[in-house]
Amino acid sequence: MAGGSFTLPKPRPNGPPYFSRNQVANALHQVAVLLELQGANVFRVRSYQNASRMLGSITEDFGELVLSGAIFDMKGIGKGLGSALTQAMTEGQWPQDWHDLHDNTPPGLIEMLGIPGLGPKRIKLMAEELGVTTVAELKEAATDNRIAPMKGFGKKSQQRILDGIELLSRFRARRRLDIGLRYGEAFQRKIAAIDGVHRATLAGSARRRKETIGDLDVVVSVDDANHEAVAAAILNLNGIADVKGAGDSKISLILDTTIFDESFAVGHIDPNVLDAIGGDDYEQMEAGGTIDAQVRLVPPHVEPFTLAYFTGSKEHNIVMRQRAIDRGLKLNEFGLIPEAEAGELKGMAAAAFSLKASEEADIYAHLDLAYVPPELREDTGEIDAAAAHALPDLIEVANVKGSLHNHTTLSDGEASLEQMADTARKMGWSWLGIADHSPTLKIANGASADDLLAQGRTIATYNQQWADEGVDFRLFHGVESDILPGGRLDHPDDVLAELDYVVASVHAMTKWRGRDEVENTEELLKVIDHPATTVLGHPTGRILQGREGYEVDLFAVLEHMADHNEAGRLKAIELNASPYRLDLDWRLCKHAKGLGVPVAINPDAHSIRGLSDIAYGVMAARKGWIEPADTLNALTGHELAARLVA
Ligand code: DGT
Ligand code: CA
Ligand code: CA
Ligand code: ZN
Repeated sequence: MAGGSFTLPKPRPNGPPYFSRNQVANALHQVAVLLELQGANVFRVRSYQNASRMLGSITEDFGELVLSGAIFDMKGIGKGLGSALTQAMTEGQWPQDWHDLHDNTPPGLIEMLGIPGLGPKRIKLMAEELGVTTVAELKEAATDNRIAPMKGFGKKSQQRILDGIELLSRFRARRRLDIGLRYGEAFQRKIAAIDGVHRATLAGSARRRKETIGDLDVVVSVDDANHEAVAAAILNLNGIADVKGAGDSKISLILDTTIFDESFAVGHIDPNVLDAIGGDDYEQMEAGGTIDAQVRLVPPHVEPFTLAYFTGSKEHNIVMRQRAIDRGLKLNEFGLIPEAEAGELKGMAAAAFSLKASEEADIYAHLDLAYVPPELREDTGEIDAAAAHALPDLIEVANVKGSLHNHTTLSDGEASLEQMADTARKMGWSWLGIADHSPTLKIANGASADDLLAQGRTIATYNQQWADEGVDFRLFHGVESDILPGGRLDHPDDVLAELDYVVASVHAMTKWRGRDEVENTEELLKVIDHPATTVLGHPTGRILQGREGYEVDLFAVLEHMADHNEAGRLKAIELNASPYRLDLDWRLCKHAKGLGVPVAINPDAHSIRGLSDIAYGVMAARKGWIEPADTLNALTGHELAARLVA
């Protein structure tokens, strides 16, 4: 289906043609849905639906089809619709009755369309029979059990509607980092390409690499002479569903998936994860998603201050501002201004007296601080560390030489052992760990002991070959063992003894989430004590925007792991790099680091592409103050082999 929020697409500035094929397909889809909501004749509804679907699948240049008049010869495009589309494409205006349809439909009903699995027919029925016109009223009707008795609905549909409302509200509030960055980077690139823009930078929580993003903040540096033209060009970019406000220096927008030059797809998702974030409805919800964005336009000499301010966090800014006050300076989004000189002046006028900064680093230097990387700006000790010039030397993707938790076709991976190894080598890694699922996890095609051991022999053969050829690459052979009742591992000890390492993970989430912290923690401590256990996989089982993890005292777990490490037994905590997880949470990384518990940044890849999730793991690790030496990933194959034997 065509992506986008439920408003008629805005024309492109440089038409004709004023709309893309996708935008037209989207507009037709909206008309069909609105007609159905209003109870229009089914044939009329269907003609718009068919036209929308047809446009979505043509391969010809749609602009050409319309401008040449060939559109009138297409099946399913009548005279009326053909003229309407021609007019839209050549003049940039949708037919007035399409606008009227939007205006005459209660916004609450349109909002209900965002509830997964709920179509216009059922919305119309519920509006008529229950009198509901808003999502809140619909929720109340479901909670009061007024939907289930309706013909064709029942208890199950009622529950699904309630779940869908819950999902929708979660989605509206915040988006995962990977999704936020996808919108944010696409938007930033489009703005940076506008004539007259010196620099456009994604600020806010996206720049700080928070695991979820509320809204996007972009800071744009532009000379006063170009200010108006650039602001106008931003408002005309593709992908803007709506403009919430456009002031002198601040523009507030809603972006939708038409911002992506290619059609929006989420790609493969582990079924277990998919289930937690909305199942089959998830992709549709993402494709119809939106995100708010705020753009600030400032002249170049002010930009570093604006960027620092809107990068935040608010807590970091407050400490910075206090530090400035202690030095007789006033820090805000316009400058770093000596109190005595600016007097009563405010904003840009006061900024004329500001100390100079051409980069953010200059602002920190004025305050006797080392430059603080954006990920660390959360007021968790970074200012003291910057004052003492003792900030961590954060890990980078380039430091990563390998990762331990990855799957192949032996369990539920999409790629073979050979394909995974090949991709890891192409990424510049010098080692890769293979840890397929264990037998108990039947839904993930957990491998039997025999198959696992056979995989080990294949790996040994490859390793020998590479060694003989002088290739600096090797595979490590492990397993992702389910944690069984009583904190046991899923293979007998003699099988485990054949492996290089074990990633122990909880998958029986329903059971673990149904228990209290004490019991869960005890089982984890037991499984950590097993001599074969090397890594604790996705330590809480949380799925971002999906489900909470099970209750567990991770401080106790980390302290227990620290004892083992002190005694020379390697016990590492996983930072699962999947953007759906980012588990261990970055807030606890610093604690692991302090205790000397190594962090294993693991993409948990189920495909070749999955390996590149390492980038999100590195973002979260950086946010958690992690340096290369705090991880297993920065070790050479040789060093890791030595650690795994000890
Ligand atoms: P989000 O959007 O909820 O994921 O988180 P942020 O951090 O992007 O927050 P947002 O968009 O409300 O504001 C962007 C930055 O602007 C924020 O990180 C710090 C700065 N800022 C906003 N409001 C205030 C404020 O009241 N005081 C201070 N000191 N800074 C603020
Ligand atoms: Ca924000
Ligand atoms: Ca904001
Ligand atoms: Zn896994």
